[in-house]
Amino acid sequence: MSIIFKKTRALTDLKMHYCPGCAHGIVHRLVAEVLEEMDEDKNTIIAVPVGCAVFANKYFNFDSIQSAHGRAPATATGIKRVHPDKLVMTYQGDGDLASIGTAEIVHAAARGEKITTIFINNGIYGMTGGQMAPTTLPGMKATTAKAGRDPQINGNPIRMSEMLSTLDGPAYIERVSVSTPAQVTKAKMAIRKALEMQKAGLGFTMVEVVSSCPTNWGVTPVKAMEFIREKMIPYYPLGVYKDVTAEEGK
Ligand SMILES: Cc1ncc(C[n+]2csc(CCOP(=O)(O)OP(=O)(O)O)c2C)c(N)n1
Ligand code: SF4
Repeated sequence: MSIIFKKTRALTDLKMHYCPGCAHGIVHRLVAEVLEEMDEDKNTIIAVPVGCAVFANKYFNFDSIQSAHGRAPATATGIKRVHPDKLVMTYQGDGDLASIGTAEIVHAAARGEKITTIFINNGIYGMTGGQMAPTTLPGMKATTAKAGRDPQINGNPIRMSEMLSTLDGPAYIERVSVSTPAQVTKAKMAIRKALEMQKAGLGFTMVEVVSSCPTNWGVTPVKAMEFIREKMIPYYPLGVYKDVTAEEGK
């Protein structure tokens, strides 16, 4: 029998610890497949976060470095400046990137650091048990917003892709999702584009992935994917927010 699909070499054989229906595993596979297809997996260093993806360094079969919560863009900045020929990435949740690490991501993007950030927006703090994140939707329940997020009390969610795309440093920012097979395909294309643009030295690149946390959302994996489509994406529209190559072509 001929083999039509096999696991990418850029992932290890370890069984992932993620909950059923969690998008982290899907995104890990996409990152790994893209790096293998570019033949860059042995030339990549990824700064992994604190959060549910804290063990990503065990799953990615290439070089990685653990960063303190929110500080992956600073870590990646140092690595890229010392190793400009490497592909350097960060992988960050929304608590990590949009809360404790707001300063690091804003300034890395503003400086136009030639790194690629994969931003997992699942609307909640997953690892620590479901506290409200900067991305938690209005009305969405969290352990720290039992009646649902009230913007009058808790403030409004932050749309990071839109905010960062106002800066001059980013070369490419796209928001994708993985709640349907078509979205998964588009997400992979976006990750590939971001890494190609890093390779071309064009500036900061980020792919935001609207993701799931069925465990802390308190829903089944199937309902979590529906929630992404029905609630998350209307608030966080998918699309390209910045692409300097498209702007050049105008
Ligand atoms: C400096 C610091 N502050 C707080 C924490 C506690 N902490 C660990 S993970 C986490 C939130 C994780 O949420 P997110 O970044 O959205 O990732 P997810 O688990 O949802 O993938 C927090 C607050 C920590 N480890 N270090
Ligand atoms: S708690 Fe949420 S983000 Fe963490 S592994 Fe489970 S589903 Fe994924």
